[in-house]
Amino acid sequence: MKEIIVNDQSAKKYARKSFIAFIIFFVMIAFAFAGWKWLNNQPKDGAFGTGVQTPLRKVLNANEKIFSAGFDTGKRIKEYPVSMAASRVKVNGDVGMSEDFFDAAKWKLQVVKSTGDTLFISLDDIKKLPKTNVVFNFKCIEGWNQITSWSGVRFSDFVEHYGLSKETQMKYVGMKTPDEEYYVGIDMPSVLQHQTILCYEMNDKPLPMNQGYPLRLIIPVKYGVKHIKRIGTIFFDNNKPADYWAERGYDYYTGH
Ligand SMILES: Nc1nc2c(c(=O)[nH]1)N[C@H]1C(S)=C(S)[C@@H](COP(=O)(O)O)O[C@H]1N2
Ligand SMILES: [Mo]
Repeated sequence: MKEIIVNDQSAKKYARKSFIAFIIFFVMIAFAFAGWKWLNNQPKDGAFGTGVQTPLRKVLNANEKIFSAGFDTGKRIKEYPVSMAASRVKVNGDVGMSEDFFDAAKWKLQVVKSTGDTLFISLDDIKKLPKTNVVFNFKCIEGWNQITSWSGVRFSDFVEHYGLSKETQMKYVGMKTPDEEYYVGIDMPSVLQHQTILCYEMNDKPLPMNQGYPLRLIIPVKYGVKHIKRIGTIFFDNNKPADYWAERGYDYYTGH
């Protein structure tokens, strides 16, 4: 008889505990749902309803501050022997690569100076500058990576040769294709990093058309999205230049 009473009490206790647990569970679900609804109702930052919700963008921006504050221009990305470089290099992304606005014979790199003047620089002139080779693990945010070999002039050598020291005191570099369909904005320390090159060769041969002929950016501290193919114009700005993939919800900084 005694035992039954004890059992009865513990059963009551158990029922009360599970009732409380159920209430807590329900309240948590309600909060999670409210939070999710709130986040979804936040304005998005991209054009045409694309992009990420502003609170998420704030987190991305905070990440960026942490990354760029700790960014050391002396930082080097691992390099590999050229024998490890792939001979068949993946082709990815063809935005801004149409031939309509591009005439290989007439192409010149346009560099907009802070005075507003524009330099028109031929591929031959770029090839006269010191040549650098970089073999590194090229990473795309879609999840693939490949060890590849690229040659060209260091961006830092290029700006020095063309006397762009005033321009490089600005915070960002913008680059766009001749048809202005693809464009990137990059923080200055990353562009001036020693492995960043204005590239005109892949595996010691001129860039293939679909890989950015005549000139592309190779910037090992960044993911593939920033390695703009077929550069038409380079400019400098203290505000973030427009960036094709950032407008579509990706992180602006995309360093690794
Ligand atoms: N003009 C232009 N450059 C571009 C792209 C693009 O669509 N258009 N895609 C980028 C992306 S997402 C990647 S991963 C690399 C791929 O370079 P690859 O085609 O030489 O492999 O180019 C980058 N540069
Ligand atoms: Mo990519």
